[in-house]
Amino acid sequence: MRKLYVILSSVLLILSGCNMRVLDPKSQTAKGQSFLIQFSFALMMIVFTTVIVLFIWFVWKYRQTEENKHRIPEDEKGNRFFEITWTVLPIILLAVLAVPTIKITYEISASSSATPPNAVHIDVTAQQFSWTFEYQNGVVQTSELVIPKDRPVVFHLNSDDVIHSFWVPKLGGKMDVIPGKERRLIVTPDEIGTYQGKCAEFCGKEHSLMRFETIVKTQEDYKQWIQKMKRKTE
Ligand SMILES: [Cu+2]
Repeated sequence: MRKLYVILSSVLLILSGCNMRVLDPKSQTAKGQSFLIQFSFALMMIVFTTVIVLFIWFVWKYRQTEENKHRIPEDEKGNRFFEITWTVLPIILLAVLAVPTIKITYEISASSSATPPNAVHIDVTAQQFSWTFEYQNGVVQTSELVIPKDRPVVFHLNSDDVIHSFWVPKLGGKMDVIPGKERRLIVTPDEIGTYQGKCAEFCGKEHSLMRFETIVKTQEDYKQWIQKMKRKTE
């Protein structure tokens, strides 16, 4: 038992160095996803608290005492009010949860018709065991992704081999990258900085090496960077 405790606490210590937090959003997409996590957690807590309070209350109320020790309660044949309540309440809760979930999910997986006109498009190709990022002007980068702040970025996700998953926790994702089928993820970063990204779907023995850095620059810096990279390739 002590051994287990030591192992678990050292794992926690190591993980605290992790910089891949979902609840520290730096883009519109990640904010939406983070909201969904917190919103569904809050709903769950309402249900959990209600159940626990009722449970404790009933255990207390119907405990055995000297007076009721030999009394057998009357058999209940049903209660329309309670039956309707516990059928309708979950339906309402699920409906409340469904509205923002569907809205946000559709917003971040941009279909071709709903792509914003000023968006930056980047072709992302996953392969065992690296990432390739191709920009509209032909610039190709591996292991480093550079994107502008306050502009929608549409990632066109493709895989060369097996299923991978594109994930930059602070910016959004994770979205499965499937061979033979392009998927899209739209992200609008709203803070400059460097964010870690990784493959989030086990894809082979070097899966853990499928990491990349995402650098969010100001629009001006991004423009200069993409022009500089273009000149390098010519
Ligand atoms: Cu992978």
